[in-house]
Amino acid sequence: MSDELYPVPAYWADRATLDESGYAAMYEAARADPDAFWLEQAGRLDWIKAPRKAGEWSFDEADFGIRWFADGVLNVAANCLDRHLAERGDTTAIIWEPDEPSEQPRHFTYREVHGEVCRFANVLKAQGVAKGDRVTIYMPMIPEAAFAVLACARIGAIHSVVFGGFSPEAIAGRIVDCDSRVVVTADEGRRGGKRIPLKANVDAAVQRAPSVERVVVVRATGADVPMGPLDIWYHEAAGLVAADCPPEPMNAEDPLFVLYTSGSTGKPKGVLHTSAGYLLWVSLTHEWCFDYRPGEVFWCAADIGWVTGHSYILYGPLANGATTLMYEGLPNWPDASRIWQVVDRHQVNTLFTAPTALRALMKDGDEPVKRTSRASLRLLGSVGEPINPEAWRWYHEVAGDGRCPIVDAWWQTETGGIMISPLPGATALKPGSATRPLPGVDPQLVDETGRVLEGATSGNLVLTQSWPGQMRTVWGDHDRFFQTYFTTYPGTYFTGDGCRRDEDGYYWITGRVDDVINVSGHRMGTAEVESALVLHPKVAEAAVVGMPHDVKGQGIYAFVTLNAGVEGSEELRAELCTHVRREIGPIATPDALQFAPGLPKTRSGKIMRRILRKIAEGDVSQLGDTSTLADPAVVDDLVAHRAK
Ligand code: 6R9
Repeated sequence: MSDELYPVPAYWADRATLDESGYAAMYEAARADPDAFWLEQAGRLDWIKAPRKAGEWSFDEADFGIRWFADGVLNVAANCLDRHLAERGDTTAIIWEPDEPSEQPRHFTYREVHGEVCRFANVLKAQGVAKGDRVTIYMPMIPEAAFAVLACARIGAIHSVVFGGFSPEAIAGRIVDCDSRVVVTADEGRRGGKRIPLKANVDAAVQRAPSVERVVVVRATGADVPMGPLDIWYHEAAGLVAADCPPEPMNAEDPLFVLYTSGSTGKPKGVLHTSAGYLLWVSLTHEWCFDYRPGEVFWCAADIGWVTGHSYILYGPLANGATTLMYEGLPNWPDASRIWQVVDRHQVNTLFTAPTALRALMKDGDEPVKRTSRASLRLLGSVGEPINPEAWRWYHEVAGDGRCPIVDAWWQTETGGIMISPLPGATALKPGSATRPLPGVDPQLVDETGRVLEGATSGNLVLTQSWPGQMRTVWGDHDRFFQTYFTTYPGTYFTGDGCRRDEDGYYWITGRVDDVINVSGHRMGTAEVESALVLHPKVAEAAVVGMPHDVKGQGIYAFVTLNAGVEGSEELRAELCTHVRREIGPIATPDALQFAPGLPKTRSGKIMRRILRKIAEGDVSQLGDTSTLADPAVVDDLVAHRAK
């Protein structure tokens, strides 16, 4: 790992809101008197009834619970839209860049977004959607996706956005889990010149999700899609409703959204975020980490199907009155220059993307970057997975011409917003390090037994203090919430990440230490892929581990034991990969699949994943202690037939 230091550039030292001493003072203020600190910060939101209480929480089993600003009342959509109208009604809120570069982008002012959201909210209301109801949103990256999300927030419905790359099976599971009555989708999506049959996928999902009473279909591509008895066209319904829709007063702790994410056990968890604390956290972190100024263009190149899109395409920037760019397509389509052409076309000042995208772009060399200007860029961000120093330097030198600091932001779906990150005007950077905790964040490193490790060391990353943006529960399973995050190291929130802290107190996230793998910055539970594989009639057993992948960060390596009498073949390998795609979605497709006559197990029948990981990594010289295996011979066979 690299320890070279990149000091704060002069331009940033001059202009930044928070410099080194500002950061230190704020960190100390949050530590010394959290109640006073958070109540003061909460003043940046527009409250219907201002809170008098800040955090009320305990991570201990006996009095476990997390609440923030619990006596406050507000509406999240009104905070993102209505309160900006007087001063910034005619400022662009959303710039939309289409997949197809020859098409015109679209601009929506705050007033226009407000109008669109009110109308969308009234369409949902006309379908009987009320405060507390769940609405599943399965949409391409088009402006209506943003309108639908904010419309839910406006009427107090709980949105559950499902990434447009998920399969009908995965959508159905998510609809059923939170019991959505209404689904919002589009005829088709577009990405990298390809069409995605969203409506057809919803049709298939709804067959397995009896709670659904209505599917609202936005016309995006104009494809001819069959409309059934549950379906209505959005544009037709929108013509029938009023333009005005007052925001619903919401308690600070009323749910805002559910977002499903993979964990170390089979079924994805519905991570629940509530209204005020989440909004405050994304608004504050958007300001601290990106130092946004009026007139600038902020581009978070994520999909709204992931938490990064929720927090830094929509809620954070809009709460701060920013101009946020929403891009329908892929960074490298039609060619490797596209992402930089979009930067130039819209004079983007801050770009926030994932290391996997950078590694894919790096493969095409510097020329596609260098033929664009990028002079508008002043800050670059990285999120989703550890950034290798090589990609960091390329981002800094080639994309940013050595001029732009890199904000390597560590956080999780569960944390709502950024937790450990440089501040551009305060933090000297080290390539590959997320640097230091934000105010209110108290990280600790612990060993396997939970002993707290001091100084420069490595361990498992836990957080000892609650923060306003913390998830509140797993939808429908509060006990699972407690069990998953608060029992491994009692009294603390366990992140699932391993981490190193250096002599300067900088944090270096080393990756997941649980059975979650990070594929192209997206979380995938190994158990999820295993469950999909064993659904196939020819599969007896499966074990899935991560393997190094030069673009995706980690790839998926599956060991599959077939039923007795079934022979492994290339056709069956392809069939199993297609099967996983169908069950979960393209992101879960195994990168390598090895037929395994047996899996290495302990005498008590536990699969020894440590050994499988080594084989997947190709590091078979050091398999460690195999003496506890029930049948050591299976390992030799696996090593001999490693998948390429
Ligand atoms: C925001 C998001 C969370 C997991 C997290 C960690 C990894 C995210 C990172 C990072 C190193 C960073 N991760 N940001 N690792 N450096 N800057 O990605 O949420 O999809 O829930 O994933 O991603 O392993 O635990 P989510």
